Amino acid sequence: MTTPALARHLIDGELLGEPMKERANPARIGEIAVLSPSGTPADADDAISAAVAAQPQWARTPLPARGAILLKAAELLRERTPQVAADLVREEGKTIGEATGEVGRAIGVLQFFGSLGWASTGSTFSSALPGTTITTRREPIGVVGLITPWNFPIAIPAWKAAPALISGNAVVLKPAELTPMSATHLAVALHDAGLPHGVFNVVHGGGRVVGDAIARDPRVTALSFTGSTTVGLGLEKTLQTRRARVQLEMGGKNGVLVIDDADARRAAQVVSAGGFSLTGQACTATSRVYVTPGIHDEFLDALAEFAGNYTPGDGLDNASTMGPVVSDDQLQRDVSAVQQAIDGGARLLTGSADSDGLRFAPVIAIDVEHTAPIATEEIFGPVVAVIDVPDYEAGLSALNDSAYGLTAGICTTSLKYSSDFADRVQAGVVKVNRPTSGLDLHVPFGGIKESSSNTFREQGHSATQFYTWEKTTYIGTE
Ligand code: UN1
Repeated sequence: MTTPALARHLIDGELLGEPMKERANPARIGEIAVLSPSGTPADADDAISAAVAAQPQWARTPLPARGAILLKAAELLRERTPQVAADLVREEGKTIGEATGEVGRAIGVLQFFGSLGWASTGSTFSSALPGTTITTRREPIGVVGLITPWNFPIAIPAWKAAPALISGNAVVLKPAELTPMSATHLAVALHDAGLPHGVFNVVHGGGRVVGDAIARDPRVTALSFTGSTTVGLGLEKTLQTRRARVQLEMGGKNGVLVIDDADARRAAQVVSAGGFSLTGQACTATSRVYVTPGIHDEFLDALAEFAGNYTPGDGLDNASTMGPVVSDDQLQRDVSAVQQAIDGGARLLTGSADSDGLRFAPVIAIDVEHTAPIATEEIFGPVVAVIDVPDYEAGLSALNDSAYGLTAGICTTSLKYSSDFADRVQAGVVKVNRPTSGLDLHVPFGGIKESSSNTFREQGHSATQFYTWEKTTYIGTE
């Protein structure tokens, strides 16, 4: 038995709150991974007040000095990686390799946005009027709220917080209740790096209590959210009512089209990595595959073989190649989606509707109808539905016939089909011969349809647009 990690709020530079709420390790029944405080609306109010007080001075801090703090926080997280990654595994469940990769990604994000401390923040134009110069600059939007999910418990808080901070905003973060420790590590690294008190605050607790308090507060001028479509659309209403800016990254039902000219083993590797890495618990995970007849059998044989490489177990055990499902609730969703598919006439090529505790082996469902729930509804587990299609055109149109539009992929060796797919597929991110999940940290990310708010992108330089507004200045020089 390891002793539980202790998560705390960070409010105005102080670690606060009695860590009472238990989060069990999903891989070890009966072991408490973390204790965290349950925040109240009053805690959210204190954090927002601290942010409001700290933000103007932070915005006046020279940009290179702001960047240097983010770079220092990256360095501290690098030194602390073994501890941070192990705590992440204990609270979320992913494998130690995946967790170490995720901490590395948070470090990379802090480095990327830290380096923007030395980047240009605007443009200069020659005016149509004589003796006049026009400049543009981006100014911070103020105090931003961040609400983040459990599946990337340090990377997502980092990729929302870093562009907000480098742009001169103050932040109030509410991390997922299941994973309070990873966000606490991020907060402590920023604090130890010298971020002034109140510029970055974390309040743990429930979405209905702390999340709603942040969303409703008129002092919070923008809110960035990653999580379910239902919660996201509710928050959007709240924010729009008070005309605050909102950014939503929500569900996905990411499809891959595998056509005859693909390399079957390569396609199977791409689909299994997209479907089963991270226990399928990514909004970018592959969950439906459309396959044409000429490659069908060879592809499915290879896919079953690759699925066999994912052995669910304790993420801290090097023999595990897949972590457990995050919670009982999530397991119920996985199990009932698979059972419903079987009842609807699908067959399972691998896996079953059974689990060993929270260990749930990869499921490949075949003979699936294009309109079946397993092919249309987000599950968020290691479940891939295979749908047979007669040809490329039918596959593309079935893939596009979805409420979601986050990521999509094609496996092909044809330049013609890959470029046509990139043109016509309805998704914010397109992957050719690469898994639908797994994103580079320096390029824009976001979806269309019910996957995203359709406005601002996350990640890369584009991410700063959400956290700033553009000011245009005309300067008469004579
Ligand atoms: C990835 O695929 O590397 O919550 C990241 C999620 C997404 C991020 C996916 N917002 O799963």
